[in-house]
Amino acid sequence: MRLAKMHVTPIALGDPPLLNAAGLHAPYALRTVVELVTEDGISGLAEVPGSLSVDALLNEARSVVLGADPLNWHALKARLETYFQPESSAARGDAPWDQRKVVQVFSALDVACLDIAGKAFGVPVATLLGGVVREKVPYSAYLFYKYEGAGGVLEFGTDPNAKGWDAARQRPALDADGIVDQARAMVAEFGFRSLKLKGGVFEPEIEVQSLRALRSAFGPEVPIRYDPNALWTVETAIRYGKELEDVLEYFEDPVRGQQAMAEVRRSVKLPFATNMCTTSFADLPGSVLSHSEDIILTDHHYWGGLHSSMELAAFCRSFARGISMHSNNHAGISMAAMTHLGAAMPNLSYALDTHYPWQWEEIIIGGRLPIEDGCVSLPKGPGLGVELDRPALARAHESYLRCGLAERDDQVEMRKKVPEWTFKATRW
Ligand code: GKR
Ligand code: MG
Repeated sequence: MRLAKMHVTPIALGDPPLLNAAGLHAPYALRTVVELVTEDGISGLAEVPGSLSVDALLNEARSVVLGADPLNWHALKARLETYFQPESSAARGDAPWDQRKVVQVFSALDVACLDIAGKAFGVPVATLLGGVVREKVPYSAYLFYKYEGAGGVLEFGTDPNAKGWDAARQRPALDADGIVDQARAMVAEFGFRSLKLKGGVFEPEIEVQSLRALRSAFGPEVPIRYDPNALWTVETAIRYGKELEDVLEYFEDPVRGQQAMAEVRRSVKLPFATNMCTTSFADLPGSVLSHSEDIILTDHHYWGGLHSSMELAAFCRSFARGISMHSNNHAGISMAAMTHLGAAMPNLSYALDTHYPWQWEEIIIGGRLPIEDGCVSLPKGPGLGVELDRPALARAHESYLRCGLAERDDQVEMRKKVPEWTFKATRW
């Protein structure tokens, strides 16, 4: 079997004005859809975070990809490793999301090849990753402080006819009451059984109040995780971490770097999770030596694909670390890939993160993948089990061309609201 075509399509999906440590989400979240097609017409899909520079690398990779055997990922990966310079783990950068690019190229090609292999053998991708351990994969409600507005064509306006979660997705949430209201609407719609609050937006006292309000509203049976995206000093993290010992399921990236994480971890009786200090295979020896975290949040887009995420899961098992999953905004192809991974990881220890409820547009046939009782069921059918809705893809590509965004830059968006706002790697 040989790969004959590779299509790279940047798209933009409406995204509300969500706040985080790096600023504010733009009215559109960018994604790039990759489609590989074999000589005999089998198509394989993948989706990665959208960025003009990643698209350029994907287009560059075409010369290595065409003619390769999609059933031999090791061989294609070796060719890609020879072609691209390795990226240092420091290239991840300080932003909440990973800045590395080559890992995303590897991820897109790995996922699309697995989709093809699944279709060729008539089995789900999860089977190719070792077998289906669970048919229903649990996700967590991902709560954000936000300004009023829906994003997309409505920008910062709202749709007065919206009901239920659609209406809540547009409402502002700038304090504890707003966050509890958002959590109630998200849980009512999707049945999530655990909550995550994205922090690093307001002073620690204010965010701790929101966490306490969530605990009072939902009770101790609903686990809560919290992520200030490494904006805190060690002293702040120890002080507030101790206050949160009876509130959190886990504390995600309160501080920056493995040494600082390890220091806080020694003083606070909570499990610690990361998608910021241990984010590549080169970081694993440091993780073992310093014991910087208890849980590693894989993300197949940044760990180089689904095979690599399974390798990480094996590491986590060997070194008694928990494993769960990080998320950025994404559409249904990534949701399917994340769900296959979640279905195949034997040692999955926590519900996965997903931004999926924040989007409403979709590019796969049948529309949005349902989240019921907080879980996504493994899509039916071989491969990823999803197919491209080509007219919807064309519309999302038109939105991309129209919106004029080329790279995610939350500081630029934030300055439209608060002109003097500046990102700080450590703020409190
Ligand atoms: O989309 O605002 C966001 C998140 O802050 C995201 O960029 C992070 O990468 O969800 C992420 C995280 O867990 O750090
Ligand atoms: Mg995080």
